[in-house]
Amino acid sequence: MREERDVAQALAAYPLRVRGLERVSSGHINLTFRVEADEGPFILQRLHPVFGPEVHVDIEAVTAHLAARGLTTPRLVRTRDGELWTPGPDGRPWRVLTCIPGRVVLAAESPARCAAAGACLGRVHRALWDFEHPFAHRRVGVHDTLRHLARLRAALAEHRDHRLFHEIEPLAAAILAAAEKLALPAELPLRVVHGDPKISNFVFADDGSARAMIDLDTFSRMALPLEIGDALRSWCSPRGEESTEPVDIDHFRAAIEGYATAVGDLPTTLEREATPLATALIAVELAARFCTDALEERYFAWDSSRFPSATEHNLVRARAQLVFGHSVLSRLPALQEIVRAAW
Ligand code: GN1
Ligand code: MG
Repeated sequence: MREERDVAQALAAYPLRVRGLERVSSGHINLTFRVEADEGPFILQRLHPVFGPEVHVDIEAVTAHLAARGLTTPRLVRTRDGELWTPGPDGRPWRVLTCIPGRVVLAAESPARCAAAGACLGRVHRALWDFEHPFAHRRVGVHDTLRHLARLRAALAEHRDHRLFHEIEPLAAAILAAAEKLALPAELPLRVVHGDPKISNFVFADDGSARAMIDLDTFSRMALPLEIGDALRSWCSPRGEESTEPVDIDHFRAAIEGYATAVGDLPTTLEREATPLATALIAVELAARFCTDALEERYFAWDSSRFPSATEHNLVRARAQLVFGHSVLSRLPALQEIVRAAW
């Protein structure tokens, strides 16, 4: 198989004695394997084209900074030639990272889980607050909500003949309507953030503490409430991002308390107070992204053992995110109060 050949070729670039290989399918974007080698466990990944190879310069700088501050983090493993990545036969980058031992979960099933993740996210933000590295890789417009909405409108116009258009169209209309109420203050400062703090991007130890954040391609400077909102939209769904459920208030409280304790007084009042609205914004924006992919069927990985096509899977995800976003909007005053109390 071509994929097997590519994996073997990528691994050959590294000074590792490989004993075993296992596909990891929890992420939606990069092709990922766990590698057992005499030297220890590692993660091998083929980078998705949404990222450029220069992202490895950023990963190296961020992880060196985190490690120097005493935080646990995956590190890039150098190739035999001392490079941070190696090109596959088609030119696409492959890279190897150290594997942090522990457990990855697909849903934050308890408030304690949220408190642990919150503490870890707060430590990462604190450690990077003074990080001055100019990022080599930029994903322009990651959380440019208007751009995501425009893409959804364009996909609607382009795929009118999609076999499930009659189901997708009303959902898209509801997403576009919900997005109208969602503008953050324009003057939020930019901070160094992870960029994708969903619960499956943390590794947990046996005692329940979160050891590290993983999935390091998205570090960037952006408005802090977008980052915390992205975390909360994931962590406050106890059955995971694909299940249709409202925001779990106990999860929200535990997450914010864990985060506030670890990050301390670095975030401004404006940043703290924008967090509940940003949680709704990110959920609706993600609903738009999933809904666009329900029409285009080309971006997010999907599970063929549970769904007949990418469309059905992305429809479930889009609906779940929209319901979640609505539930946050309907509870904004209570969530604001939790944020005020936590700091
Ligand atoms: C993707 O790569 P992964 O599965 O950790 C996506 C995020 C979404 C997330 C939703 C580069 O993250 O933006 O929030 O799915 N990553 C990219 O689960 O698009
Ligand atoms: Mg991931």
